[in-house]
Amino acid sequence: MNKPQAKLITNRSNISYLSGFTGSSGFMLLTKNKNYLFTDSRYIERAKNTIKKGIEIVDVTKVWRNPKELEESWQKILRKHRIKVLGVEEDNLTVAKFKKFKKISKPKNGKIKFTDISGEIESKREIKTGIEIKLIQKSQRINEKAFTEIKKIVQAARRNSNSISEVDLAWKIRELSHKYGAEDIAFEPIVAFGKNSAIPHHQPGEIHLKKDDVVLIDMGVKYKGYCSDMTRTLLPQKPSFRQKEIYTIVLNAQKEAIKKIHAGITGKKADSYSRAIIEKAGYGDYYEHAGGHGIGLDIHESPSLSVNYTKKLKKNSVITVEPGIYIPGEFGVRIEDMILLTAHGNKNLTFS
Ligand SMILES: [Mn+2]
Repeated sequence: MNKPQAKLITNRSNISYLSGFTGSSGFMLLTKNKNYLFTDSRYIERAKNTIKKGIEIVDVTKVWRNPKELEESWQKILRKHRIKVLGVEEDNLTVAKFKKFKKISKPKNGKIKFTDISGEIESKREIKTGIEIKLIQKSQRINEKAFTEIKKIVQAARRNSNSISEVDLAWKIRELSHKYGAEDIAFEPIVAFGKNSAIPHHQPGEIHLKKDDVVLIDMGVKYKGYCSDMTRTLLPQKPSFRQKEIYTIVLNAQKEAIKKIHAGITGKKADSYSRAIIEKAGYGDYYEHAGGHGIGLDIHESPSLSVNYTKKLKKNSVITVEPGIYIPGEFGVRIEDMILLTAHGNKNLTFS
């Protein structure tokens, strides 16, 4: 395969990572000695204020009046950098947009070849800089502040049966995240009462909390673009034997996994530690999701902790560790922390 002389970046998180630009419309072209950001008048000011040094902004505002505008500026740059092979993010670029790029990439002197560069920037994003780690930590501090209050609300609601619904609590999470300085939530909070907690990604509904319900809360916020992610399962004040038993297995599995995970092992291996404990306890069939994932600008990003992920985990990656057991019709338990991988171990970024 021909090596690309340039890369077309269309994935928004990758654009934000490479340039600092967070607008919702635009794309980047990376060449050997110069990087470009194409955007229009809605975002030009933002681009000028936020973009990293050295990136050239190409204003394509007039393209709606003059459809040839983009073609002209695009071809000029292709010629200037003698681009014959262009890398594209096949896992992100829509077929419709690809057709457009194909069309405008046909200069008079020959065609351009395309090659897939999916995952290349994502792979770089796995290794966090010191600044990124600080932002993720701050994101998680906000998340925990909100969670501390959520926990109190749950405790009060248990004393006062039927006083709060899953949807009410999910909205509280949004409010508190905003109150403590998050720019947004990182994903729709998962709030599950009672038997709903047996659905790993339950969508909050109108069901109200009862005194003896298990409460599963999976929440995360965004701070300066960076996500946090944490799951806690709150047992009733007087848990049943079974609730306590399952909770203890999951907590033990999660703690043992965190003791062993470090850079250099595969995602498959990292996933296996907690899975082995849950299987040995006889609940392997009740734990069917991946054991964790990378986190950063996206809530789910590379790497993955799962049986199919045979690539090695990297130093300075931030990942989640989140085993669970879900007994249909009864209840479920998941416990999730975020950890930073270091050379010989890891540092837990979750304090709550
Ligand atoms: Mn997660």
